[in-house]
Amino acid sequence: MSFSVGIVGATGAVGKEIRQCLEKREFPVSQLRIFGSERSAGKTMPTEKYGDIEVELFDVAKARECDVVFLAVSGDFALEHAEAICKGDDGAVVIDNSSAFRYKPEIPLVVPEINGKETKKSKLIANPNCTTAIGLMAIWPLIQKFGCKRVIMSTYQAASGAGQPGMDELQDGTRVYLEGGTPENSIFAYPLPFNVIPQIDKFQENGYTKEEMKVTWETRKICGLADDFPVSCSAVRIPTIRAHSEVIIMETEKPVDIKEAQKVLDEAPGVKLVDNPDELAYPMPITATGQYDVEVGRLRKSLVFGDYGIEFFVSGDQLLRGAALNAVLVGEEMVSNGSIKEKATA
Ligand code: 2RA
Repeated sequence: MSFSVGIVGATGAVGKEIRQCLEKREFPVSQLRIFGSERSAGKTMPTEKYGDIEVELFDVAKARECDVVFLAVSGDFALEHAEAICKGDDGAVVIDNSSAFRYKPEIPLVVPEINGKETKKSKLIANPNCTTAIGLMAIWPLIQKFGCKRVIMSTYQAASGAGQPGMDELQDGTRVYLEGGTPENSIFAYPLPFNVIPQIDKFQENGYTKEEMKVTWETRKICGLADDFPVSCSAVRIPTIRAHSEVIIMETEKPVDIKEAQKVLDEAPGVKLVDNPDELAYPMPITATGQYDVEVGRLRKSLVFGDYGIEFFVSGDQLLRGAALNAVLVGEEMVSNGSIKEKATA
C-alpha cells in the first residue's frame, strides 16, 4: 500500500524537513504533491527520491485529492483550510504543525510514542510545539516509572524556532557583529548574536509567555494529566541554530533511583542517553542537531526534592523531533492503524 501525500509549506524550514523525513524513512508514498502560494507555484522542487516536483498553487480541492496532507504553515492558514481539507469520507487526513487546533479538546495532540492511539479519533491531528515534544521524550518514561507531582522546565531555544528567517537573522547578525557592526533584528525582539532573550512569543496576562504556556497546556493534554497539573516553564532564546535544550526538574511520587532512571531512558524510544560526567558526556545542541533522538543526560537526584525528585538536561533537534519527525511519525502511526487510507482511483 502506498499513499498520495501532500505538503503545504514545503519551502519553509519545517516543510523541507518533512519532505526529507518522508524520503529517509521510506514513508509509503505513491505520489508526493507540493502545494504553495502564488510566489512558489510553478517552481520546481528537486527531491532525491521522487524526482523534480512542480509546486502546485494550493487549493482545498486539490489537497483533498491526497490521502494525507502535512501542513507546515501559519496557524491562520491552518484555521482557514485544515477542516475543509479533511471534511467527509473523501477528505484527506491532515497533520497540522501549527498551534491552531492544539487546544481544542476534540482534536488529538499527538506525540506517537506517548498517545499515538489518539490518532484513531480524528482525521485532523495537531503536532505539538517543539519545546513540549522534545521535553516529553524524557519526561514521559520517567512519569511512567516514578510518577510525577510537578514539572519545572527552563529552556535554551535555538533560532530555528523562528523558522529559516530566524536562522538567517542569527547567522547574518553574527557576521555583522564580528565585523564590528551592530546586528539588525526584525524576527527576534533584540539582536540574538552573543545575547540571550528571555522572551519567546507574546506575554500573557499571567506574566508567562505564550511559548511557556504552550509547554504547560500541551504537557497536560498529551500525557493525559489533570487540567491543573503543575507544569511551569521559563523559555529563553539563545544563539544556537537548530536544537533546543531544556533543564527539567520533576518532583516524583516514588523515590528515584538514578541508575533505574538511566535504564528507563536508555530503553525509551526516541531517546539517546548521554550521561557520563566522568567523560564529559552530556547532551548538547551541537551533537543533537540532525538527530532523530533527543539526547538526555546530567541525571541527578534533586537537591530540592531529595529522593522524590530528578533533574536533567535534554537537547533535541527542533526541526526534527520538535516538528517534522513528529509529524511524519504521526503519519506512520496512522498508516499502521489504518487511519490513512488509499483513495480508490477512478
Ligand atoms: C520557538 N517553539 O522556538 C517555538 C517554535 N514553535 O520559537
